[in-house]
Amino acid sequence: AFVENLLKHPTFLDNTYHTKFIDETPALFQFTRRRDRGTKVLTYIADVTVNGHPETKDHPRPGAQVRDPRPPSLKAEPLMGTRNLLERKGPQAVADWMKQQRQLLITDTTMRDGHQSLLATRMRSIDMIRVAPAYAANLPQLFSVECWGGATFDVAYRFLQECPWQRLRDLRAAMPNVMTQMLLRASNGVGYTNYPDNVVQEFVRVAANTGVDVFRVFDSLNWVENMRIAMDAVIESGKICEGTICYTGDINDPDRAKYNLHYYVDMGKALRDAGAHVLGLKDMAGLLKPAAARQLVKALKSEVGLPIHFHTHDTAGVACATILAASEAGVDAVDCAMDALSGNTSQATLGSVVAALKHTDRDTGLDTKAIREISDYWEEVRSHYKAFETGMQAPSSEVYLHEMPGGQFTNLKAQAASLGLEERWHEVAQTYADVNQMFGDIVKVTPSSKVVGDMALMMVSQGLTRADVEDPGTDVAFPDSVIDMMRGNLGQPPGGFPDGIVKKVLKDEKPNIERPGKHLPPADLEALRKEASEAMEGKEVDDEDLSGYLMYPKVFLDYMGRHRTYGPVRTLPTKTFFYGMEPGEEISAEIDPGKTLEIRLQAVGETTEDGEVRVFFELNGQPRVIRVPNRL
Ligand code: BTN
Ligand code: 3PY
Ligand code: ZN
Repeated sequence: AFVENLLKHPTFLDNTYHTKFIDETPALFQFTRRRDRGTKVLTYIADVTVNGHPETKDHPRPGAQVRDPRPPSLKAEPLMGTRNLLERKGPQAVADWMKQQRQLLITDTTMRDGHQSLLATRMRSIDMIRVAPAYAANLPQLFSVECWGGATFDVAYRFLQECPWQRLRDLRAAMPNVMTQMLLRASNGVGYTNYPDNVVQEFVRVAANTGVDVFRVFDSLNWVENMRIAMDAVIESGKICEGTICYTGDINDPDRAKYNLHYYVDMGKALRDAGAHVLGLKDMAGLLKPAAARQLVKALKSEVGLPIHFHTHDTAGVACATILAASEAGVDAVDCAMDALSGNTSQATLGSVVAALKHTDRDTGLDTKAIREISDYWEEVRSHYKAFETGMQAPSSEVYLHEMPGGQFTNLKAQAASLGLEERWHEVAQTYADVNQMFGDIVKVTPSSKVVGDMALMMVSQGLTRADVEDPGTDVAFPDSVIDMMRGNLGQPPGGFPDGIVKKVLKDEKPNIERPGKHLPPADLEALRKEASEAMEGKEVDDEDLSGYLMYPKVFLDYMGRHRTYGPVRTLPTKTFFYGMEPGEEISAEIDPGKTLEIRLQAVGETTEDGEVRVFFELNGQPRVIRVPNRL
C-alpha cells in the first residue's frame, strides 16, 4: 500500500520529488485515513439529512424563517482590557485593581451558564466564536467572559461532537483583551466525581495553558479542605484563583441558622487564607434576596478584604434587584447574561443591569448599543436551538422551597417527565427539599445537587416519604450516587452527614470522613496516555486529549471514534449540524483557516434494496455521491 500511495502522489508524478519528500509528507503513511475530511463531513450531512439527528429529531423544530446569525460589525481595534492587565502584571494586580476602581464590573455568562441553564448546554462553538471578535472590539470593558467549564466540557464531546479544548483556544484567540473564565468543581474537575489530586492538577495546568484566565473554584459541599488542590494549582499557573462560597438557605431565616452570616464570613476568610485572589459568591439557585445580599456583601467586604464577584440566577425573578443591592453594598463584580439568553433559570439581564447603573457612581462603562447588537445576534442563535428549549414560561418563587440550582432545574424536570412524573412535579420539588433536610441541609450544586435529585426522583416514583426512608424497619434500595456520597466520596458537609442516614445507607460500612483525594492513588498519566493511544490505533494523545480522557474515558474515546468517521463537523452551521440539508441548498464550512468546503446538496436518492440511500452533493464544484444506511 505504501508504494502505491507514493507512486500516485501528485508530487511524485510531477517529478518534483526530492529526498525530504517522504519526511515532509506524512499523508503517505496514513493509509487508514484515505477518506478525506470533505468526504467525512459529507457523510455526516448525508446521515443527518436521511436519518435526522438523535438529539433533535423528536423535538420541536426551529421555524422556517431562521437564518444564519450575523455578528455585529466591529467598532474599533480592541482596546486594552483585563486580560492585558493580567498578562502584564499578574493576578494580584487584577485583584487590587478590582477593589480600587468604582465601576461595577460585569462578567458575561452567555457562553457558559446562560446556555447551560436555558438550552441544556447545547450551544455549539461556532456560534460563540463568530461573535467573540465583537466582544473584544465593542465591549472591552467587560471583566470577563465565562465560556468554559461546568457542564460545557462533557456536553461538547458527548452531544456536540466537538473538542472543548479547541473551543477554548479559538475563543481565547478571538478575544485577546478580555479575560476568559471557567467554572471548576474543585476536586470534581469538570466531572461528577472526585478525581485523584494529580488529575486535577494536570487539568488546571492544561486549561491555563490553553486559555483560561479566571478559575472560579467551588466545592459542592462548601468544604474548603477539598478545594486546596485545585486552588493551589490555579495559583501555581499564574492565573486568577476565584475561591468560591456557594450560597444556600437564607442568612435571615432562623430555621436555617446553619448557614448564617458567620458561616459565610468564616468560609470567606478560609478561602482568603487558602490564597484566593478574588472571593466568588455563587448563588447557584438564586436564593440570595436583596436585603440579605446587602448584609452579606457588606460583611464579606469588610471582614475578608478580597474583591467579591457575585453570581446569581433569575429563577425567582429578583436577580436584578439582588445585583443592584449587592452593588450598593460594594460588590466588585457581578455575572449577567446577554439579554436574549437571560432571565428565568439563567442570569440577570446584562443590558438592564447596565442601564440601571448608567449615570450612577457605579456606571459599568459598557456601551448599551454594543450590548443590544450582540444580544440581537444571540437571539438569532437561540432560535436554532428550539429543540433544547425547556419551556419554562415564567420565573417562580417555588425555588425558595426546593433550592435547585439553575443548571439542574430544567434538567430534573425533563428527567421527571421521562419517568412519567410530569404531573407530579410539585411533589418532586417538595421531596427534593425533604431529601435536603434528611441529608442534614447541604449545599446543592453539581455534583451534590445530582445526588439529591436522584434520591428525590427515586422516592417519588416509588411512593416513599422521608419518614419511610428513615424508618429503620423499611429496606430502601438507595441510588448509587447516594451510597457514594454517604461513603464520603464527595467529601463532608459542614457538621458531617447525620449519623442516622449514614447508617441507613451504609449499614455496617464505615464512611471515610477524610478528604477523598487523600486516599486515591495518583493516576499514572503516561500509562493512561498509552492506554488511550492504544484504544485509538496508536493515535498520538496530547496533553489536552489526555485531560479529556482522564475526566471522561469513555465519552472521550466515543467522541474520537465518531471524529474518525465524521471529521470536523464543528465547522458546519448549526442548522446543518442538527437538521442536515435541503436539496438545492448550499453551505460553506471552513475546516482550516483559508480551507473552505463549498457544499451543495443536489438530491437524495431512493432507498436501495440493501437499505442504503445515495445522497448527491457537489463539493467545491465536483460531484460526489455518498451512501448512508437508512436507519429510519
Ligand atoms: C450522538 O451520538 O449522540 C451525537 C453524535 C452524532 C451522531 C451522528 S448524527 C448522524 C448519525 N446518526 C446517528 O444516529 N448517529 C450519527
Ligand atoms: C456546574 O457545576 O455546572 C454549575 O453550573 C453549578 O452551578
Ligand atoms: Zn450558575
